[in-house]
Amino acid sequence: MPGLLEGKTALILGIANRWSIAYAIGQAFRREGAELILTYQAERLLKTVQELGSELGASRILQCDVSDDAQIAGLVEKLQGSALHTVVHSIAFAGKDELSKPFVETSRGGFGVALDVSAYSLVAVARAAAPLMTAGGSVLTLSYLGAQRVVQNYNVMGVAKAALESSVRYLAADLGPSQIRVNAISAGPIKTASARGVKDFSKVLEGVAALAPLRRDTDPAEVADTAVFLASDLGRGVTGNVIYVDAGFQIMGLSA
Ligand code: 0WD
Repeated sequence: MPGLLEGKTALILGIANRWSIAYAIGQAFRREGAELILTYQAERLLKTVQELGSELGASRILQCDVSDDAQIAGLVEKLQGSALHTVVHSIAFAGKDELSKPFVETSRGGFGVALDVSAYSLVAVARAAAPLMTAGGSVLTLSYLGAQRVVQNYNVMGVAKAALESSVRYLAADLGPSQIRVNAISAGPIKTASARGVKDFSKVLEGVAALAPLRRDTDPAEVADTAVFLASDLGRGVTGNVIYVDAGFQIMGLSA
């Protein structure tokens, strides 16, 4: 049986190491037959991303720090001539000090950086990649429940994720006529390098597993399989949505 992404080319931004959600998405995309183009943020990640890229059979590995418009333009320049079908944006950043103090203490600079890297970058990347998506396609980003509810210690990143989810809707409206769909997956907490920046993260994992309807935490592979659905023709009618892949945690209210 042909893979669900056979004949499709995917650009994946946000692999930092083998625990990255973007790496799990790369594995699932590869399993389904996609050609993969990976990016890395900075020189310090190059060796790791090269190793992971060769495991995934990636066709190209290119640098792109999404806080730099020139690097986004340079990435697209290097991709001229290749048709893209899917873009995965799996990127977020907030200063550790901004996450560890009460939200009310958020600095102007820290607020700006978190929103720039974690939300505006989706707009910049989608705009730059759209002309390469000549047959339409799918743009996907990763969000978290902290966009919608107050999650302790998530702070400015919650506000950035709210902006990201809203950007998904506005981008879906703008790019829909070009048959480009834009969606987010709101993943349950997963132990990754980024998650370690959130204070008491292991307590969050325990709490979610105890309360979620499926009584367990989220496996990156199930986030990746939902990404396959959204990137494939099976997801052709879905745009502007935030799909929760969180063992059902977001439906729960108070527990007894
Ligand atoms: O519990 C979790 N881990 C969840 C993560 C639950 C729900 C959502 N998410 C989101 C994150 O907020 C993020 O948007 O998933 C996305 C991927 O996060 P991840 O896989 O948990 O974390 P990680 O492996 O650290 O990947 C994020 C990467 C960065 O890694 P490091 O550890 O080096 O900060 O985002 C990249 C970077 O590689 N990144 C950038 N890439 C390009 N330009 C930039 C940048 N300016 N800043 C960060």
